Amino acid sequence: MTGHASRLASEDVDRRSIDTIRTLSMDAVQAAESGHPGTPMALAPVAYCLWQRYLRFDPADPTWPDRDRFVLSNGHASMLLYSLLHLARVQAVNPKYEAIGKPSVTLDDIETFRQLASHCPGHPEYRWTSGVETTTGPLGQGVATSVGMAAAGRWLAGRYNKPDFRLFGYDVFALMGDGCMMEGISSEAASLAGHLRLDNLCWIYDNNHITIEGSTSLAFSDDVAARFQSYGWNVTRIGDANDLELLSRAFDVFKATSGRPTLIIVDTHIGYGAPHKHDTAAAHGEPLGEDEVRATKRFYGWPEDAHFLVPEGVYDHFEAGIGRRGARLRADWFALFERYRQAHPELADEVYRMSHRQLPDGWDSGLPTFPPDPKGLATRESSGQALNVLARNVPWLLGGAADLYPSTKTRLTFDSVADFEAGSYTGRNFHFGIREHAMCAIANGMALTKVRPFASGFLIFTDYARGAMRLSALMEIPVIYIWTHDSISLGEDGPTHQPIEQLASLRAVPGILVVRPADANEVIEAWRVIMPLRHEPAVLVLSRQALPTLDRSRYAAASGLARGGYVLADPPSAEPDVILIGTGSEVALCVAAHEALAEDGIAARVVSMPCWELFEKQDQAYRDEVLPPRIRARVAVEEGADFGWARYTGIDGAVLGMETFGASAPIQKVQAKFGFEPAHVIQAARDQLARPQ
Ligand SMILES: Cc1ncc(C[n+]2csc(CCOP(=O)(O)OP(=O)(O)O)c2C)c(N)n1
Ligand SMILES: [Mg+2]
Repeated sequence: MTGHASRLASEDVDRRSIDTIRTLSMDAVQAAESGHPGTPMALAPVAYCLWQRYLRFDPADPTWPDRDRFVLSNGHASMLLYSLLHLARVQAVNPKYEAIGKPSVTLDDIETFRQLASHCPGHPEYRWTSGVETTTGPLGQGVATSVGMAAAGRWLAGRYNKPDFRLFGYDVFALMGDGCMMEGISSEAASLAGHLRLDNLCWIYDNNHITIEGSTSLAFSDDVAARFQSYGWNVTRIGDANDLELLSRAFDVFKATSGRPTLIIVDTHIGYGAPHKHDTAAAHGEPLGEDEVRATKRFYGWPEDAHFLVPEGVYDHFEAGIGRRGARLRADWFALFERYRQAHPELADEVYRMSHRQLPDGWDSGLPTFPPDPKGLATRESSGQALNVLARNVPWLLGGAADLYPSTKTRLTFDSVADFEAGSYTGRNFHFGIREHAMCAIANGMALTKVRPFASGFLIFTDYARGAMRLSALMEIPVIYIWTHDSISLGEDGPTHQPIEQLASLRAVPGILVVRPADANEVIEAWRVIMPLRHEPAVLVLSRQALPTLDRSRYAAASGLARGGYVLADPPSAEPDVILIGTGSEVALCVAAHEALAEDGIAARVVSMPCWELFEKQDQAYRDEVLPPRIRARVAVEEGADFGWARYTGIDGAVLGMETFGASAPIQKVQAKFGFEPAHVIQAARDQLARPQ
């Protein structure tokens, strides 16, 4: 073949591959009678260029640690990703990250897009479809998560790369649309990424001027380039999304840029090639329609009646591009890792354990036990102590706060632990700035990279972070959330800072462990439960104020926390007549009431219930032992919304909770105003006993 002819042939196969992505996407949405065809059609060349020419990704092993990450932040364009996963023949892995000899996405999955059991759900779901690096769909989450992946990449390089061993050097690419660009979380995340100078991060902005309601001019007039330049990003622009050479040049610019993340603004046409829907919002979120599909295929020069067609040569072409390059890079990496294992056995062991979500031996050694102390200490204090012990033992436990570590006590203070800073990435103390939502998405990105992140702030501000926290649960990744100032008892800061409904709403999220320990020793036990988690995020809910350290020789051991709820105190001889259930700071209140009731001859049991989710996992026999069904006189006490407590008190039981917002006043006044005093608990117990059982 002459040079000219071979260039034409290669252009031909590029074009055929791109149009395969487009037509698979159109056909899948049409068959499902729902979905988003227009954006995959427009972005096909962009994603194709990146995957085929640049991405360091081995389809045969989609989890090798130093792979480049690709995030589809505009998750509604999921068919774009599924088409790529299919055409590149990405292999499926099981939860142990082992290849199971099946493709991640089959043609059958694509034909059953959005149907039950298809590996092509409506939006990309981590864990369900191998090769999907993070769940996306809630706009802005993907790009924010990508910042965590990039930060973790820099940290991994900082700790594990040694002379002659560049173990970590991956890049992170995220595709985003106008929606991601408008969401606040992307501004938070971009601002931090620019500050941290994460030059391994590249966002690609699908600048199509279209969202659901129509033109972006309805609601958006940012100068995006200026905005990102002000964040400290390198910004480049591509006027034609179909020009692979221009795209390549932009990726080369990204690769050559140091000290700044890169934003590539790509001007695109949603529904590219569809005669009536090109550049219209109608191409966004509904099937094109059979006629339009045919007309579009005609425009592409595609057989009009073919469905789900993968023309000859397309699989081979991907194999020869991303496939061969990825296989070589992966093989090189594992060879390097073998040599690294010889040269740096301890660090290699860390990398292995971390990437398999295992803990080092002795991870819990040195955790303190706290002696009884009526004055006690705040659970945020004891947690800070535990965190520092654990972080010494687990080198990849890292994180920080949204500008609140002096309050949340989450700073790592031992040895020479440094800050994670621009240009100095070995530190383990992160400063997320006042950006709760991005902080939690970044923590997700870190967890997806297999380091163990913690993120902290005030419990009230989970309202600012919930979108990302929900995704930790949906993705089943073990992010550790540390939320302090957990109730009205934070006092003078008043109702703007006093959480009410936050506990109940976090408990309502499937798959998050919400743990509100009663004293310092329960805090330690909480950490013992949390650290080995591999597939669940956990929320530690901690007090600002000192809580008495209970005398465990008198009351049951704090290790009962592992079962979620346990009998802390029982009447000396008699069977209990009434059960007092408390969490966190209200457990001591229940204990005080229990003692006072005992003096009056009333047999009360105290149940400490730090974690509903763990309690629900216990068998019925245990739960009945703790909350015997025959004892109907029950009082639950918690300085939060009473929502949900009837599950444990029954409809006739009493719930001493919050039905209003709190108030700004010193702690005792606030507690008195809302009835969180022994006398009120005692009266509630008496009322329970007085009612007909
Ligand atoms: C947080 C969030 N809010 C709203 C939506 C609903 N939604 C899905 S796509 C979309 C429009 C997105 O526009 P754009 O990102 O420009 O996508 P395009 O149509 O250009 O692909 C909206 C509002 C969502 N998925 N996530
Ligand atoms: Mg758009």
